[in-house]
Amino acid sequence: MAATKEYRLLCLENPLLDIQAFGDQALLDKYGLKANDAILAEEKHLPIYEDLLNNYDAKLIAGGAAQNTARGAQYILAPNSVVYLGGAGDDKYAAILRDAVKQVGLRVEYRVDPKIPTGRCGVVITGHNRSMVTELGAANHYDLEHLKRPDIWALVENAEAYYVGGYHFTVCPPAIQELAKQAAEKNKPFILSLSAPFIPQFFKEPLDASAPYWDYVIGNEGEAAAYSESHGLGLTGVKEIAKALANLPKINTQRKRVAIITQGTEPTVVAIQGEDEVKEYPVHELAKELINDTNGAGDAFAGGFCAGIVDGHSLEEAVNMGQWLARLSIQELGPSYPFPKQTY
Ligand code: 26A
Repeated sequence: MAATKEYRLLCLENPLLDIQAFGDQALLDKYGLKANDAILAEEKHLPIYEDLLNNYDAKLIAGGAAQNTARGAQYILAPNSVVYLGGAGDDKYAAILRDAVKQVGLRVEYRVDPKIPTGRCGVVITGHNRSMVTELGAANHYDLEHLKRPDIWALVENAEAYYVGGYHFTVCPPAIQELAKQAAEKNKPFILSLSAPFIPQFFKEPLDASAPYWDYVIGNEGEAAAYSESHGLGLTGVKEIAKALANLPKINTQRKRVAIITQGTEPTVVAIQGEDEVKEYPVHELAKELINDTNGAGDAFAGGFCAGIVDGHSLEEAVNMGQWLARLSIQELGPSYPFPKQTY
């Protein structure tokens, strides 16, 4: 497919700087964290950022789940293919994010808040688990006004596909709905990530309001289970939950909904609306010793997948592209991609 048009994929969520370190059980216990989780920081968590920097040799790495996905998609696609929206501050952390996105050629249009610091995410790696504690900061102040600014809205209208990270349900659901409606009206794909178990658990109402617009819904096994539980589906099997997601009511009937559930090293499950068979795609193998950390693996999968969809590849190929990029990302420190660039 000719990739002549610019900024075909538009992504929205929360730009964050990751403060990432290898930790231990004692550190998790100190802050009452689960080994594998993503939460919003409460008062008691706030000292963890300094703790990580001072005592655990933490690294500062560009993060924010959908920003990682956007970087990943741009990593694969032709130059100037992806634009990302979210709220950031006007500070050192924002400068690090801008440098990181420049490296892959991702365009970002932040709603810059001059008074509030850029959001940060403490990431504690223990083995193949990662525990994330987020203080959203300026990311929490993204608003409809920014999305509707004429120059930004022109990017929305120009885009051919939308990717929204579910973490944004904690910030500005009306902006998500605007993109969702735009997608349905113009028959463009709307791709949503469930992002974390706490989204279906505690942000059920805005999540459900967006559900009829999902053309693709991406999650992992933990998020699928949380969805099933919070929606009283009574389903525990990943395949059954994927099927239920695929068959939720849908507004744009010109596209069948696809639900994609990743499960770490286990096969990726894909259910298509109205189809009986749920498919499974094995992940790309990687020797254990080559894994650096799995932070951002799901985001990378979504990045490769979105690149495939935007470039008009088959569903199977798009899943394969997601698995290819996830395999590359887990060999890097944090949610990053290798340079010199590898080509799919
Ligand atoms: C609202 N929350 C909790 C979040 C996040 C988040 N990105 C957006 N909003 N909590 C963690 N992350 C990001 O997830 C990536 C790994 O998948 C981290 O910044 C990390 O880069």
